[in-house]
Amino acid sequence: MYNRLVNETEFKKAVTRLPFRKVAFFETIGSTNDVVAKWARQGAKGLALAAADEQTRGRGRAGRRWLTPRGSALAFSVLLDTSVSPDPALLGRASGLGALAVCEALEQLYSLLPQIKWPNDVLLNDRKVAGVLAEAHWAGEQLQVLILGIGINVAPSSVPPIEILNFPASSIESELEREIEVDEFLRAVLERLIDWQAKLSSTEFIQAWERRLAYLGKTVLLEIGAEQLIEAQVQSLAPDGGLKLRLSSGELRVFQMGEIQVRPVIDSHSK
Ligand code: BT5
Repeated sequence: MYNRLVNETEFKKAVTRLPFRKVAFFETIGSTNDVVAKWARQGAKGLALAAADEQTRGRGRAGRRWLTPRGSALAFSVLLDTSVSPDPALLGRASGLGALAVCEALEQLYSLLPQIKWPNDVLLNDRKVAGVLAEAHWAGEQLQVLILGIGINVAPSSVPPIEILNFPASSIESELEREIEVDEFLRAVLERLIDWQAKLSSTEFIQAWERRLAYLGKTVLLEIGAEQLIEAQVQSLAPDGGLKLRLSSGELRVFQMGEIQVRPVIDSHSK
């Protein structure tokens, strides 16, 4: 036996009366995104939710791995309702939806000051505590299925060994220096996510995301492709969820999710 962070009873409590058409909880699973993708192939419509205590094949963006060791983290995937917004920018916007929901739950319940490293990593004190994987299935030009997978490090034991990290990581409980009620936190995240999904096309949504954008107005390093590193200044969030940057040539450019990785410039004087 081991201590699960969330068990089926707590999970059910967390989702009571939330508007999901289908929910499932797994003690252990490959990836919750795969569960929801399978439901979608079988005809399920959003909103639907799959959560797990442990993932054995959790994934990040661009084929990277995401670790969800048992008894320490939250891992869940939401099948969004693609009928709510005919906006072609839905995909770019949806990528920020998960991160914004996690931030607001952290603010609301624990008065923390999280930030979003564009497009969708949640940082506490400059360390990553949550990651979001947005996956879309298309039929021609038509967006059919949109899945948001969210992984949140809750207990200190969820943080992977430093050798496998591409960015400094932490957990909510390490930053808060106390334990949290996981079912209450999960519910708060889901409530915020459901609220914002209905307002995904609004200017208010972009403003709420931009307010939490890490490095706003600051110079960052951009990784373009495998190795090109350039400096640029973060200007704002574009209406389609892209990141607007001023390059050192003075040119203003909007980058879309997947085109760049944003890295802070390490100030050698502050060390
Ligand atoms: C992400 O990718 O941050 C998206 C993570 C999404 C995970 C959720 S869990 C539920 C659902 N089911 C899935 O299979 N996935 C979703 P990315 O920005 O590419 O970051 C991946 C990188 O983060 C890895 O290459 C590692 O360096 C690092 N990493 C892996 N596990 C981590 C963890 N638990 N905490 C912090 N960093 C981690």
